[in-house]
Amino acid sequence: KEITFVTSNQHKIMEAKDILSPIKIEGRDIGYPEIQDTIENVAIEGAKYAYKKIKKPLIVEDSGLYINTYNGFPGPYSAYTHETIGNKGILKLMKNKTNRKCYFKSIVVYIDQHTTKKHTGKIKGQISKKQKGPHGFGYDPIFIPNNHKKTFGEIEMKEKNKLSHRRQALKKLKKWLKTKTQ
Ligand code: ITT
Ligand code: NA
Repeated sequence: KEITFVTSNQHKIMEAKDILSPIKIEGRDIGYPEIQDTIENVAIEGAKYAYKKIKKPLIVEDSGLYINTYNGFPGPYSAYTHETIGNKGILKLMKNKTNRKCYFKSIVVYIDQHTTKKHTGKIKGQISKKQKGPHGFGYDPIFIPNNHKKTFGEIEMKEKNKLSHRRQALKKLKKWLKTKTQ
C-alpha cells in the first residue's frame, strides 16, 4: 500500500518519507489551485482537487510561518512571501523587534475513496537575528524552536523531524491510519 504526497516541494517529500516510514510515500507534483485563504482550506480544497485527478489515496500538506508581532503574517502568504522578500526581508521586518515569537503550522489532509481527514501540527519558536545553517528549506535558517539554540537550518533533517510542525501532523496521521485499517 502506498500514499501519494501531492506537493511541489522535494524537501517535504523527504521529511514525510522519514516520518511516515514504513508507509510507502510517492511524491507527485500535479499542481492545485491555492486559494489565498487559511492554510486549512488550501489543504482541504487541494486534496479534493488532486483526488479527482489521480483517484488514489493521497495527502496534501499546507504550511505556514506565523509571526506574533505581525498578527500572524505571513501565514497563508508564506510561500509568496518567501519567493518575494525571502528570509532577508523577514529579518529586515524584524529589525529592532524584541518580540520575535512565531510558530510554524502544518495542515495535512488525507483523502481516499471513503474519507477526508485533517491533522494539524504546530511548533513555537523565535525568529533568529541572522540566517544560519545549510540544512532544510524555506524559513528553516531563521527559525529557532523554543528551548533550542540552533535554527532548523543548523540541524540535520532527522533532528528537525523529531520536533517539527510537519512531524506532529504526520505522526497523528500515522496513528489514525493504524486504527483505520484495524
Ligand atoms: P507545496 O507544493 O506542498 O504547497 P510549498 O513549498 O509551496 O509546497 P507551502 O505552501 O506549504 O509549501 O509552504 C509555505 C511556505 O512556508 C514555503 O515558502 C515553505 O518554504 C515554507 N515552509 C513550509 N514548511 C517549512 C519548514 O518545515 N521549514 C521552513 N520553511 C517551511
Ligand atoms: Na502550498
